[in-house]
Amino acid sequence: MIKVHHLNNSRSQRILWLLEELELDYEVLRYERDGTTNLAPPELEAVHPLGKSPVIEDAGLKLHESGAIVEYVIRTYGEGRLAPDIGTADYAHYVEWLHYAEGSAMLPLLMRLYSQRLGATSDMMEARINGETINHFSFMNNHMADREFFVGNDLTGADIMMSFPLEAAGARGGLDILPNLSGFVRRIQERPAYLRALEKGGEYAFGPASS
Ligand SMILES: N[C@@H](CCC(=O)N[C@@H](CS)C(=O)NCC(=O)O)C(=O)O
Repeated sequence: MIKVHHLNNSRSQRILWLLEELELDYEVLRYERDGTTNLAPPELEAVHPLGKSPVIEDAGLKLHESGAIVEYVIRTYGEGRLAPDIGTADYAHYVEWLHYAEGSAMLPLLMRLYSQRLGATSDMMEARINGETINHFSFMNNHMADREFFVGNDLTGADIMMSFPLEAAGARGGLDILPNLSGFVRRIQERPAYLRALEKGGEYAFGPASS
């Protein structure tokens, strides 16, 4: 059975959602962020040297990095679900969004988070963070005009990967003037599998307002 090392209020929530969408059996091992630093507890370092979540264990394999985990789970257990057919243009775009979530969309959010937390910033840095935020979020919002999912006409792993940067931005009011992105987040948060995953994962600060 797949084991998920899951940290509260974190990217690993989307792994639980993925496993629920595929209706797989899995075990959740929960870890709690430090109340002061918001960092992961040292126990996660015993799981993986980076001390971060998500990490999964399956069939003798230990895997970190959420995009790699999503790709592995869908390839191993998807049976054709949650990914376009390999070799199609949609498959290429699926891989593109799968990587974009962590490789690009998270960057302006993390730059903003660290500049606010550390309080050490400059006008030039602020201008860069604002510029990159507008650049990426207007790009994503335009992409989602008249579409329900990031790729094709069905939910894929790309949507699951994209959920975290969008939920993290939305929780800070960052989607208020981006109706295509806020609509996407609202729709995914209504899915039965998403709601089951919330119950399994516990505290998730970026979920629907009522959770
Ligand atoms: N790109 C990695 C990022 C992993 C990551 O930074 N996880 C955060 C949770 S959202 C974490 O464990 N933070 C706790 C810490 O850094 O102490 C992924 O997608 O898996």
